[in-house]
Amino acid sequence: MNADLFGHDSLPARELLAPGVVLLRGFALADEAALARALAEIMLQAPLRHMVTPGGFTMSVAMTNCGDLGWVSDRHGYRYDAIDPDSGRPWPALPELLRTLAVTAATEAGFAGFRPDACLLNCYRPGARMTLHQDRNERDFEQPIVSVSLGLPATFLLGGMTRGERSARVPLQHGDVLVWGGPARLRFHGVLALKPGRHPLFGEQRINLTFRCAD
Ligand code: MD6
Ligand code: FE
Repeated sequence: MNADLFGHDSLPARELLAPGVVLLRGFALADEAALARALAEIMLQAPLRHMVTPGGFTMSVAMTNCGDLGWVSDRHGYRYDAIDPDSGRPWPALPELLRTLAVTAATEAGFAGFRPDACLLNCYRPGARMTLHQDRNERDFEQPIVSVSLGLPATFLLGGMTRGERSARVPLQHGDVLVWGGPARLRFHGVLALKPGRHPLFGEQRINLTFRCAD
C-alpha cells in the first residue's frame, strides 16, 4: 500500500464515487483551524437561521451564506440573492482561504476553471437532515459544486437522476471534500439525520460548505 495515497484508515485519499463525483478525503484538514475562525466571523455578520421551504416547512438545517450571492428559501421559492433578507445587507465576502480551498479541490478533481461566487453554510445539530434534492438554481451546470464537511460525521445519500432511484450511502468525515459536477451535476442527493456526538474543534454539530457558481 502506498502511504501517500492512503490515509491512516486505509481509504484512498481520492476516490471516484460515480462519474463526476470525486471524494477528496481529508483535503480540508490542514486548514481546519483557519476555517473555524473564518466561519465564526461569517456567522457573526450573517447569523445562522432556519429557512422556510416554499411548501411552508421550516428546515432542520440552519443556514447562512458568504460570497457575492447567497442561496435563500422562503414561501416564494428558492433563489440566489446578493442581499441577506434578515439584515438587508450584502452577504459577508467569500474569504480568500475558502475560495482557494474550493478552487484547488475542484482542480484536483478534474474541474479546472471553477469560479465560485456563492458559498452556502449548512449547520446540522443532532437530528437535522437534508431530504433528497437537486441543486438546480445555478445558471451554469457546467460549473461543479465543491462541498466541504467539518465537525461531526454524516451519511451522505448519493442518488440518481430521478428521485425514485436507490441512493448509495457515503460516509463523510471532518475534512472531507466532495466535488460534484459534469454528468453528476443534477443527481439527487441528501444527508441522513445527524447522530449525536462532539467534535473537538466544532462541538456538537456538522458544518457543510457548498461552493457554487450561481451567476
Ligand atoms: C450537505 N450537501 O452535505 C449537503 N449539494 O450537508 C449538498 O446538498 C450538496 O454536498 C450539491 C453538491 C454537493 C453537496
Ligand atoms: Fe445539494
